[in-house]
Amino acid sequence: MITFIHSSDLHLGKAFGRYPEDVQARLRQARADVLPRLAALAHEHGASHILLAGDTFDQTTPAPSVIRQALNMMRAADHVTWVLMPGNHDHANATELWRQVAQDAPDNVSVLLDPMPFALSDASMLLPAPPAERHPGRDLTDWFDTADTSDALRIGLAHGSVTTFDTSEDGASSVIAPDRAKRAGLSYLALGDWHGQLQIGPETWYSGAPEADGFKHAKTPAALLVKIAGKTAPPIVTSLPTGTIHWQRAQLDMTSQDDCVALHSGVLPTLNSRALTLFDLSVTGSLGPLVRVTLEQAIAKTAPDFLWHKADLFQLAMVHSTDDLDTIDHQGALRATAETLAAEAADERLSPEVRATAQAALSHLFSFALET
Ligand SMILES: [Mn+2]
Repeated sequence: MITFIHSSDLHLGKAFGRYPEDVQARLRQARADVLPRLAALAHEHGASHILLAGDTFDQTTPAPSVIRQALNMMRAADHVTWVLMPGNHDHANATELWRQVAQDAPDNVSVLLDPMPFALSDASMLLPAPPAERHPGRDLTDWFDTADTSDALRIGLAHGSVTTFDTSEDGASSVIAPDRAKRAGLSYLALGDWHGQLQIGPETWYSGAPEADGFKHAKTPAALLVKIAGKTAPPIVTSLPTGTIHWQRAQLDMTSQDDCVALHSGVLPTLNSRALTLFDLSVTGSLGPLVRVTLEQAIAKTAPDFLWHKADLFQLAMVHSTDDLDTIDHQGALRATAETLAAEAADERLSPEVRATAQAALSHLFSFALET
């Protein structure tokens, strides 16, 4: 009866301000590229509509190029109808944003700024619940229960968190009734706000964001293909992977007995995927200084493979012996310095910062000693 793609939280134009500029640009590009990818999936699977359940834009005032280029990409995908509803980042009272969208939108884009039934097809009606502010604080899907749609199949579209558990992406209070689909006789309820894909009930889903925007959600980002055969048929929902950028956290817990280079290799993603991976490594445990330097060198060697790379060795303690210090020198000024640093690094009366600084300086000494 109807086949559509459900996505949300594209956050077009998101700044990613805590990353270097080249990484920011790549992450923004990946989000923009989601639109043609969704269009291709719609074409491949015979979907007539793409429903975007809010937060298409990251801000209430995106750059004009962000809006225009998104609409141009939707225009190019004219085999499908795009249905845009505001979210909390791009709520319906962002008048300048939605004025510009209305002015430039092609015929195959429908923008739903009001809670009114919208005909998707002859036999299916969409009930939207567009937020008019960042945190509406009430359940905007209430009106679905009594909406008059004659004998059409009913599909809901909403943005926000459900009350069964805390699914709010940015800490807002939870408001959407988890059993709204049942109460309002919906064949499907398409939700946005939560950036991971999540099923809430037999016919209620969060699609999640089609590209990840952080390390929080571990699953591969995906859109949902929804097929509904008739008013009484359950929806057939298929997850279609859409993410291209990988956000990967890894943790290594080391002891001096471990082959630290092999353990490090073991947590690395495949070489081919690293250019599209943000890799956040943290190392804990304790190592002798020579092994530590070997590990640091192995880490430094792989770092340039990645789109973005961070290695946190702050929690990695140093264990050392006199033999280790012999690598630096058997006597003289360097040896004396090394002994002082080793003592400071191990001195629990000192602050963690002072100990870490001593440890880092000692690592440098070992690095120089191993190089010469
Ligand atoms: Mn969002």
